[in-house]
Amino acid sequence: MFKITLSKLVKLFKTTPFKPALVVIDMQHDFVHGSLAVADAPAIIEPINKLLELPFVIKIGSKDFHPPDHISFASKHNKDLFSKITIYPPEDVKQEKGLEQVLWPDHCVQGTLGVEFVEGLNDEAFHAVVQKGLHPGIESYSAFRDPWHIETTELPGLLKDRGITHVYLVGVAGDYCVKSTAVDAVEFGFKTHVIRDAVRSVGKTGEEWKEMKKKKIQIVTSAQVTKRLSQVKPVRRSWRLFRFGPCGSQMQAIQ
Ligand code: VGL
Ligand code: ZN
Repeated sequence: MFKITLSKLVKLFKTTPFKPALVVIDMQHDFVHGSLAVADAPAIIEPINKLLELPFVIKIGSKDFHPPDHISFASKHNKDLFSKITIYPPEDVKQEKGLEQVLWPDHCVQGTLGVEFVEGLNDEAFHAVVQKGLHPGIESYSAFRDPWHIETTELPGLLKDRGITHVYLVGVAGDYCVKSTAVDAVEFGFKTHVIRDAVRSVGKTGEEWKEMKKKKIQIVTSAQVTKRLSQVKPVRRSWRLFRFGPCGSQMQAIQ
């Protein structure tokens, strides 16, 4: 006779849903081999490719996607590389919302090699690509939105539409775009993890890891994530109403 105990029943309903997404941050030519190459970034291409083989519900790549005169470029201001200025959002005529901005070498300019995903990265595994930093006057380290929250990218919608619960982040730079994206992922309500061995940073202090831990971001390893993903029970096909299409931007009904 089919029997289910009360404790089993409670457990069944209590299991927290696990719908993980992998977001690969800015693994582009300029950040790996080009004008703003992050030290040792080539070393994370293979670990990221391995993670892209795992059964995440959605795999997304972000791209820094700047116009040639972007506000974050030192060349635009005739200032020294890596010096700092204060920038304001375009509508802030009273200059009340200033933020400190590092001035970078020109990088990830639309239409150049630098903006492309780095050679060797299995970018065909991405279901969607999210671009950021398109507005000439607005910097956007986070793949979710700009720092003044004027606009969001498609990322929050892509994750919410698929019922994502857990976000896993890898890529560059740990102390800029990965950190800002992780902070926003928490604010958007996702259980947020950064996979430490698949991230490289511009700075050498390691301060970003302490900051992220303080903000409820879990720092994990590829090995831990691989183990967790291998325990995910595949959803029974007959129970699944939808699956992702080949380019992921649209859902397709299963026949
Ligand atoms: C980034 C500096 C400038 C990043 C983007 O991807 O971390 N860093 N733009
Ligand atoms: Zn940039």
